[in-house]
Amino acid sequence: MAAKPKLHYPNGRGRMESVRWVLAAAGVEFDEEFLETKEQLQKLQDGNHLLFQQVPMVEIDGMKLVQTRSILHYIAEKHHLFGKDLKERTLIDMYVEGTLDLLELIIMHPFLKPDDQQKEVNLTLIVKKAKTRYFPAFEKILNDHGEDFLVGNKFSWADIQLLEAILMVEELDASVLSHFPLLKAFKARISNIPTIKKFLQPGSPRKPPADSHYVEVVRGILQF
Ligand code: IBG
Repeated sequence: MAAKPKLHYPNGRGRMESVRWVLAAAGVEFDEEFLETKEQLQKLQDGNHLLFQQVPMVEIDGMKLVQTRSILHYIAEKHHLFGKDLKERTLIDMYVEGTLDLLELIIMHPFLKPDDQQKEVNLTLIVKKAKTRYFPAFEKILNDHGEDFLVGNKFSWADIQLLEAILMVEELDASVLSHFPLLKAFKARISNIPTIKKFLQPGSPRKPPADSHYVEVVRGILQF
């Protein structure tokens, strides 16, 4: 039996959370080595385990993969979550890039300096962008083709990323889907897929929103 993938990252969401989501949705169990100190990161860097001296890094199938998107691509392709032809893969790619742009704003938010006047503004802006840019686009896609999944009438990586984004934005504004009935139904449907249902339950490897302790740990590791 192949070894479980091993994820190297701090014990929080950051850029690794989407990797956890896609592995979990594919029904793949994984191990995690949590980075807690700058010395641990330094050790990985000194040992030439990180191509660009950065995490996320995932040990999988005899490789040490870095670059979040490349890691996600590999897992999605391997587990048949990446469409049946070039057109489907390009749509999935586009939809994923859109959701990753939105997720990036949320991921960066806790790392703004506490005295940053922009902090509240940014939070409001994130929700506004979700409501006016990203969610209308996905609502329209679902409305136009009338299917259950975003691409090819089949569960894909795009569905996983969109659910991750919806749940993260809902943590900022619980009523954010009130004007998006199809996204509401989509959320219920995708959340009910057995592997995802399991990932959404307490005790799964899913990480909570960043708290002040996590922010402090990451600042200590990355020295910023
Ligand atoms: N393009 C790379 C990817 O997508 O994987 C970027 C990776 C990256 O920025 N890694 C950071 C790192 O290893 C950690 S994630 N830095 C060490 C270095 O020496 O460059 C940092 C991050 C967090 C939360 I945590 C939000 C945004 C970024």
